[in-house]
Amino acid sequence: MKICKRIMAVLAAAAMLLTLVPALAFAKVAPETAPEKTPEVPEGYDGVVVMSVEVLPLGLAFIVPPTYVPYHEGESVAQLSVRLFEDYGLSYTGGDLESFYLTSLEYPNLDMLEVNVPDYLMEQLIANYCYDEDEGWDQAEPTNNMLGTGNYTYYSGWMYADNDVIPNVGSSDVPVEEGHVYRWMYSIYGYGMDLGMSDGWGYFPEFDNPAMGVTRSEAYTLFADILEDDDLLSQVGAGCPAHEEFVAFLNAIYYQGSTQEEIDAAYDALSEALGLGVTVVPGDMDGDGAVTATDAILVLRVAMGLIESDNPAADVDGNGTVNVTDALLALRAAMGL
Ligand SMILES: [Ca+2]
Ligand SMILES: [Ca+2]
Repeated sequence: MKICKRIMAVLAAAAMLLTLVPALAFAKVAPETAPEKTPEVPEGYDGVVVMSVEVLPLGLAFIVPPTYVPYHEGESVAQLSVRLFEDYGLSYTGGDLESFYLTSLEYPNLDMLEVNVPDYLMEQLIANYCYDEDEGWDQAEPTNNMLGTGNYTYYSGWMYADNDVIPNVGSSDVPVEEGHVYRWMYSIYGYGMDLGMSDGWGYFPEFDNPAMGVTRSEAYTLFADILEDDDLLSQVGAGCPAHEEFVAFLNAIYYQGSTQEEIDAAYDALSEALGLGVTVVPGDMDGDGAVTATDAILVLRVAMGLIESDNPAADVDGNGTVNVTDALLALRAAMGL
């Protein structure tokens, strides 16, 4: 109670003193973000985008993990895809680049891997005659490690997404755009229903689909950042500070049935472990994004040594110490001054 009164008295005094704090000092108070990891654009290219090739409904993770691919202005997604496949030494069939349609793609060592369809999806496959518990798959399994249209199930095939949406035009007709995430995905059910990106065009019964509408572009960009940046990469190896979070992140994105909440939580935990994208709003002690009187009181309590805190938001003017000036600045921010 006494402490409370003292704080209120100091705050009242602080309010009066507000006009004495040079306005300039406050100019520094702007949201600060850890520097974004922007990959370098290689000589001769116009930008980079993230691309991946995934086989998640079969539990077979990625052929190409989310990775940065440089592009030339005006290139189509088809052109870029073909370059990616060639860079990775992957055989493919898909016709010419003017009307490209990926019909098969090499999955190295596919014959040595075991298919593992998530249970909720397998239920749908069985109920809709794509898989029989005695007979197995409705269609032939791939040969020569070429994963293509009509393998495993009648509905299987390659699809692609531009920022988590399957475009209704072919990849030859989509120009590459800066900052986008392009994913090649092997679908085995419902024309992308298994990927959570389609309602099955009305041909398949609805089911409780954890993947429906889940966006992964942000998480895939983080994955690409890690693969691109030696400094980040060195933090995720076994025994390294962000290893545990990285493993949890991989588990979340390798599983087709991960919900948005699960992917976001894994993303946040890994970002934090890597010290990335943590936004510090000076003065926002409770981290709700806004500076209020509550925050100002907390800054003041820290300044007066009433509570201990290593919250960087307390040092509002960023001079390395927390004192009454910081509390005043927080109060000004709270009052919109
Ligand atoms: Ca706040
Ligand atoms: Ca300070």
